[in-house]
Amino acid sequence: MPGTEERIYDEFETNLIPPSWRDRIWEKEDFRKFYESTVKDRQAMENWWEKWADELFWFKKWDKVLDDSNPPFYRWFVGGETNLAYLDTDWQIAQGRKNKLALIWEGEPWDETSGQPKEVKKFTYYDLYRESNAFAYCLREKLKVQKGDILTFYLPMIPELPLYMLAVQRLGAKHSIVYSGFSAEAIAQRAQDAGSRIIITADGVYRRGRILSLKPIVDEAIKICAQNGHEIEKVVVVKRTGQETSWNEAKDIWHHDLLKDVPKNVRIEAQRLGSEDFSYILYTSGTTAAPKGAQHSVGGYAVGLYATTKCIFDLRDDDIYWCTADIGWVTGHSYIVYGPLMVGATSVMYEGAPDFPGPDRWWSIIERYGVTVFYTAPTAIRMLMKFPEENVKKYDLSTIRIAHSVGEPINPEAFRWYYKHVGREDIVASSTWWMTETGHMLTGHFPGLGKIFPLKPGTNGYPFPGITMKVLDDDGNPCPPGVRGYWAITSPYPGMLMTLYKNPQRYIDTYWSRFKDKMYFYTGDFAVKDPDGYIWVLGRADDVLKVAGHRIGTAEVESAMIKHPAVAEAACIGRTDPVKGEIPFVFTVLKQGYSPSAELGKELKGHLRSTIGPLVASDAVIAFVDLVPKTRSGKIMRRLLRAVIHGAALGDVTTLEDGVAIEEATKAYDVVKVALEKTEG
Ligand code: 6R9
Repeated sequence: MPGTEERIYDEFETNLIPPSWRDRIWEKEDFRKFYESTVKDRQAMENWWEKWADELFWFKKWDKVLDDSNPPFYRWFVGGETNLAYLDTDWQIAQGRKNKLALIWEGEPWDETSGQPKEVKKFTYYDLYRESNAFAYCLREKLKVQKGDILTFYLPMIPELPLYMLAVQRLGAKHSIVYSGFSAEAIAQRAQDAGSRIIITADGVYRRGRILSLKPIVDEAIKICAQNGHEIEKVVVVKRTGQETSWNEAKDIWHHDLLKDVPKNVRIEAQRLGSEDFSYILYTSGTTAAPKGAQHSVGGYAVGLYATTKCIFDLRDDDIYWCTADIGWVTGHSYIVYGPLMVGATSVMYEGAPDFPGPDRWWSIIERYGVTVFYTAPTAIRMLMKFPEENVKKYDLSTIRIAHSVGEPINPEAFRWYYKHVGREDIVASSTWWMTETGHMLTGHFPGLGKIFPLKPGTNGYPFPGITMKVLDDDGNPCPPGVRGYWAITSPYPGMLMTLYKNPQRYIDTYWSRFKDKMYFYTGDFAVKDPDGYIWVLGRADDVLKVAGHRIGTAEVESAMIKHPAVAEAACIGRTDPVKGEIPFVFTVLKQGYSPSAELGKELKGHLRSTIGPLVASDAVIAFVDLVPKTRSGKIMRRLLRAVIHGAALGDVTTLEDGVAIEEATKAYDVVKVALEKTEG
């Protein structure tokens, strides 16, 4: 509830000041003044972003920094022309980085004899440039990809993924990447919404020493598309594992065959794209079952990414940077591919699981390449901190100077572990808050701020200069420090999504209509500001879960569940989990004629796996109940269900939902509790 006294920060009063920050630039008042100067009015804010834009390459400069004549459809750097692929490769080469390492890729398979990874591939900026040109040539000449086409990618963490991204950008086409842990149905839904006629995938992927198939999932997706009248014309398949693969001569083409007979040194001129054209769409979860296609711009997105990558990661030419995310999520789009390349960094990209062949794989990667700047998720930290400290201690992590996290709140314990074991208690570390919709980080600590704003374990730090964010009550008025409220962005910023693909009305309804009469962007999160001005994002205020940092809507899980013939009703809520943060807990009412059993439970998990994907299915708990508690108007009482699984006192029930008879709620509570005890047992 907004307005609830939260004060969660009281127990973390210890302020950490990393020694290496002590000689940095800012004085407290100077920084405050500086921050204020970037947000004090629209002009000041525009000036701040324009300074960053000035550092980037443009085929044509913008006429106007911000067009705010039609809110919330803000347009940045209007009239300007640039291209993400050009910024990431051509421009880097022009600045003298031709032979600089851009990407170090490490495959998962491990050679026990040598104690080394079996495959490592290194790409200079020139390599990325040459190869993405060849990819672009083949897409254009052989598959007739044109400016504006949207291609769907269903690819694991292999170098072909960033190369295809760059190729698509070069052509002025767009990508919609579907995370490789999603199901056929999820691919179909997205490919159809995006109107893609081409899917790029791989035969399979290495994961924790096993080979998982991807191509059959795409085959299935194509069938679903066909049933809905949408034709996927071509499937490009990268041979990653070499496993037996189903093949349809009419549609399928191997990536290595597509790349045959490419003219030597082929060059495809990067399309001059309007700043306010779009670069990609990325589907993300919300409170309804239909995923939303967040549509990102070209120019504004580039500027926001460039500024945040430079400041928050402080990337310099001698850094080795590693972001452990999957490119299928926004973090990978922005901070494995487009951002780091735009600032000319050397990036590590790792294919597999953090704990393969052992729980020290990540730490060995940091040592192997001398990683200096590291970006990961709290869930991974929590998973790895369960193992004996020796796993970390035996590696030299002394190169690390910055280590941030993202994806969900970081609990102080995980922060302390990260700070101590990965950071030797002398790094800049923070929990950078942002979302698919914002395109880039909006909060975080960065070098130079430590002296004046000491770290506090668990905080999200300060909004980035030029960004105005507030903690608001129901009416859109600021909450006083220490009081929980809705986290909102109250002014436009360059990387913000332009709209939801083909659905501008949903864009307005979902994000811009929460606060009456006020044009504020509602993030869907709860947050609290402490008296020092630090932000603490507490988690989602809506029906969206973060499972191991991955975003999924409870409505998506429920609508998948009720597609099964045995299921009458399903209510999904998030259950706190010590490692994953949250896991989906699905209260399930069966249709008459079906009775709960372990087999049926298994079958339903299998069903979730094929309808939503292994990501959710593997962690989901299914609890059979006779009824799910509802209000008189038929709304599922999620808060009651939450109270039940978190063992809250029955007394809480009275305050849970207005207009519900206590007896009704109590009865439902008992039914659910009994069923739950059986499930748990
Ligand atoms: C980048 C990303 C967005 C949601 C967001 C919030 C949660 C992300 C966070 C965080 C607390 C952080 N979130 N970073 N919560 N502290 N540092 O994760 O995008 O997948 O769209 O999720 O993730 O709840 O609203 P996305």
